[in-house]
Amino acid sequence: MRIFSGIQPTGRKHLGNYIGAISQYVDLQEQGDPAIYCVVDLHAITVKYDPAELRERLYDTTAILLASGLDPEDCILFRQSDVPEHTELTWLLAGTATSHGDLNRMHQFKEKSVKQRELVSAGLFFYPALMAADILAYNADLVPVGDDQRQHLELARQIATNFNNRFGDTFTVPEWRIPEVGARIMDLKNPDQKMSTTSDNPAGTVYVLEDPKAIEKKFKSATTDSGSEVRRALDKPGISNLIEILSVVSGRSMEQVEADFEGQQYGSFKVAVAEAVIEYLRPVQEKYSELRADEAALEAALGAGAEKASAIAGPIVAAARDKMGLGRPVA
Ligand code: AQP
Repeated sequence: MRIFSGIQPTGRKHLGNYIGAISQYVDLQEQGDPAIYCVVDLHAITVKYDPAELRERLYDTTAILLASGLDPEDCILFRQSDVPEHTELTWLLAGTATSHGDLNRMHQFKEKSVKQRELVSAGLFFYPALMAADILAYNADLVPVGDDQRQHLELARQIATNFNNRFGDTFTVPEWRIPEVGARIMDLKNPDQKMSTTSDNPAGTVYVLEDPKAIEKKFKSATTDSGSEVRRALDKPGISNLIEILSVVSGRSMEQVEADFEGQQYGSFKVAVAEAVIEYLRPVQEKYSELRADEAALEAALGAGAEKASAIAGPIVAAARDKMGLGRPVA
């Protein structure tokens, strides 16, 4: 089973990214044939960014992935812009298998485009086509992602199907893997919205590398409701989110968490969630600094990963090009 997923080089990454995506990457790396993980810097340029900062954040993200347990011996870890097949295949798919109407329906584009103060780039609109190319260039069977990527994955499946119908069987139609618990970690301050890098209120987002005292403060001030029972309910999004977080980080079921905190106040429950999250993130935080300090080693790991990734993507994209009647015919 070939596994592929991508993560943006937004530096510190948050608890939602960690639970929804990174922990899945680590769990799956030995099952992949191979597991391929890509730091998607080409996606990051679709909103305003600073070039020097982008490189720094890419190293931060790579070091977080390695500190979380990704092992370049067990998986392929690389930088998207090192493998030109991603950009080439985006155009091949955009030109022949991607409908403008489908791109127009994407929630993420609608949400992100209204937040842009200057240019709303065509690249932001094309983001899902690039994501489809990322996945299809490796003929991935399985894509581990958080719930917010469901719509983009559906479109990637549609694009693969459209291409195959028009040019003959070329791409694997990928399945997604969205965790049952922790697929959509919500913002601590505004639990009706997902925890996000670009949230308006920094108090709602917990970062993987955040100082334990700051993590504790954020959980203590998390928005809850006027009730007092630690149990899930539609009208209790804040408490439901905290129950889900504690379930994942402590390895207990959500029912067990509710039973363990029956009769307890919200205040003591929030402190317990904070402590469990701090312990959950501690091993990553301890390993991160040493890995981040050695940029040459990070570059070497990414370079070796890119060579392995190119070796897989090259023939797949060449076959697509050939079926489309482009370039010199493949013998
Ligand atoms: N809140 C979340 N809960 C669970 N999973 C999540 N993911 C993102 N947010 C949550 C999953 O993390 C992976 C990487 O996402 P990304 O590369 O888009 O990372 P990002 O840009 O740093 O994260 P955000 O917060 O998603 O970005 P913005 O603020 O731009 O909206 C994906 O698998 C995603 O599903």
